[in-house]
Formats: sequence, structure tokens, C-alpha cells
Amino acid sequence: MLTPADIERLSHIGFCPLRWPGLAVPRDSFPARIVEQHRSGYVIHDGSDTLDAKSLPRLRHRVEHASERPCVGDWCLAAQRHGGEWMIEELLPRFSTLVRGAAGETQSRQAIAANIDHVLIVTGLDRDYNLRRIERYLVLVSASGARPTLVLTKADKSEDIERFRAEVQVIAPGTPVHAVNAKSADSCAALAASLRPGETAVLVGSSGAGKSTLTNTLLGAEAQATGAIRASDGRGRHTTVSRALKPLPGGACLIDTPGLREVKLTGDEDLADAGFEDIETLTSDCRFRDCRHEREPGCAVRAAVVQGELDPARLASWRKLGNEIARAGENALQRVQRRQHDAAMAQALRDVLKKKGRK
Ligand SMILES: Nc1nc2c(ncn2[C@@H]2O[C@H](COP(=O)(O)OP(=O)(O)O)[C@@H](O)[C@H]2O)c(=O)[nH]1
Ligand SMILES: [Mg+2]
Ligand SMILES: [Zn+2]
Repeated sequence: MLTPADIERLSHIGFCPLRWPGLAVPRDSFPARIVEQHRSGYVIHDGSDTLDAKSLPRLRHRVEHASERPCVGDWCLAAQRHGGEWMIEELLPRFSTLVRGAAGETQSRQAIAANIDHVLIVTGLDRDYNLRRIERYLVLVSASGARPTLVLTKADKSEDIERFRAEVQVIAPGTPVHAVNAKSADSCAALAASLRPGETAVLVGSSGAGKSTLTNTLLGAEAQATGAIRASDGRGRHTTVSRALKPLPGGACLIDTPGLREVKLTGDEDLADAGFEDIETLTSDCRFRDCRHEREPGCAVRAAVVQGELDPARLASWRKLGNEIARAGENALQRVQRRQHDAAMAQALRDVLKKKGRK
């Protein structure tokens, strides 16, 4: 059992006992959070210290999807092995996970962060600004179990902030929007206040959008290498850290990530939950229930485009993302069926061999 002192210590890195009521911690092991992920292993945090750790092979290999492997933000039970090495032996069930389709042609899934309350979608108000990409991130976040927040950085360099704000409100109704100078603590105060003690947020967005700058400002320290620093010191140690969880002074935790070159959907997303309520609502007004919004008469979606109420680019985005979800979902299903088929074949073979052995 965890003592009140354990819980108090672990709360610094976002532990909430209500998430895992009656958690049984075996003797000699302790709860910890994965705060960094490297090629060769992990760094875990026990509330007071960080430790280098490995994970049991079972946790990496005997999983349905790669996204179930230990990742930053995961809570685990760890123990010290005879050789002195720290080992991740169990993962606690996740209450949320941000997952994307792995880059490339594979149908694999990759977890970006686990046990997060917020996903901060970071977009620079410069050439990075792209409504279609924000929509894509919102769709990805919709399946995570975490809440999205839009962070528009480089507001200090833009003269058109109100226009940008209005545009993102259209594609993300009800989603909080913060336009900030990521280098200024004052400018980020409202964003910082929205991350409550005990909560965990993860930053996502293109490389150069200002995620590490924002991390440093929220931390009040130069903890994460930013673009500017990286340029001057070449390949510093920090640049090898792909993802890192940091406790913030206000009591929340923040996970910085490298820019995702590809934001691939997994097939588990639902456009109706992803800020596309406007189009989803229109579809219910189409004359035909199976309207594809192409040439059908009485199509409310096309009518909205004609009347200038719906941006045709947004409609195209909705179609594209919808098709991608359907395709990814179909691929995932086939993968599961193939596995089930393989498992059934293996069992049949074992049965035959067993019968032969008996003869
Ligand atoms: N003026 C200004 N520059 C910013 C802002 N946010 C980031 N930058 C600059 O943009 C560059 C990339 O920032 P960085 O935090 O490394 O981006 P990351 O790849 O998302 O982590 C750096 O030179 C930052 O100083 C901002 O809000 N205003
Ligand atoms: Mg960075
Ligand atoms: Zn229609």
C-alpha cells in the first residue's frame, strides 16, 4: 500500500491515487513515472529522483500494438534487480494516450504520450500556420481521451492575431485558444494557469513552432534545448532526448516532443468528436441519408458551400480525413484478423502434432 507520504511525493509528477484505487504495490517495487524515452532505455521519476531504467521484454513485445509499449507519461511499477539495474516491471492502466499512425507505410501505431489531460497543439503565426494541419491534430486528439488546447505562438511577430483567432475558432468551436509570445512569461500566464496542479499536458506541433521555447518559459528555466541553442552548440546532449516530461512550478507536468513530420491517423478517430460538428450537423439535413455530398439533390453540405457558410477547403479536409480514418480502420481490422488466423493455424498445427505424438 502507498503511504500518504508516498502519495504526496508522487503528486509532484502528476500522480492521482483516485485513478488507480486500491493499487497494490508488491514489496521491493515502487510506482514511478516514465519521464524520458531513449533508444537504449528509459528515465523514470519516483517523485524525488530520476533513475535510468530498462523495461521487461514482455512489456515491449507481447503487445497487440506498438502503442502499448511503455512511453513517456506512463505510470509503472519498477524494482531494482540484483545487478543494481532498475527495471520497469508493470505498466499501470492508462487513462489517456495520444496515438498516431507510425510514419511510413506500416500500419503500426505509436504512442506519443500517456496519461495526459491536455494536448497543446502548437502552431506558429508565421509560415507554420495551417488550418488543415490543425484540423488533423484535432482529429488525432479526439481519440486520445485528453482535451485539446490551441496555442498560437509568435503572436509578437504577427499583426493579424484577431483574424487568426477567428479562423481557428471556426474549425475548433469551443476549444480554448491562446495566442502567445512563447518567449514571454507574462504572455503565457493565462496558458500556464489553465494547466492545473496534478494535470499533465503534452505539446505537439511542427518543428520550429516554439514547443521547447514554451516549455522553457513555463518551466522558468532553460531546461529543453530550443532551436536557437541547438544552432549554436551543435548536437548537445538535450537534442538526443526525444520526449521529456517536466514538473512545472505551478504543479502541472509538461511533455515536450520533437516535431512530428507526419501526423497519421490510426482509424480509431471520430470526426463528429473532432471539431467537425458543423459539417456533421449539416449532413443530417441532406435529403438522402446516405448522401455523399457530391451530386445528390437536396444536399445541405453543398448548399452551405454555395451560400458561403462552409469553406470548401474545410469540406475537402473533412472528406480526406474521413477517408483516411476509414482506410486505417480497415487496415487495423485486417491486421487483427490476420493475427487471429495465424493464431488459429498455429493451434491447429499444435493439435495435429500432439495427436501424432500420442500415436
Ligand atoms: N518571436 C518569437 N520567437 C519564437 C516564439 N516561439 C518560438 N520562437 C523561436 O522559434 C525558434 C524555434 O523554437 P523551438 O522552441 O526550438 O521550436 P520547437 O521545434 O517547436 O521546439 C526559436 O528560435 C525560438 O526562439 C515566439 O512566440 N515568438
Ligand atoms: Mg523542440
Ligand atoms: Zn449531402
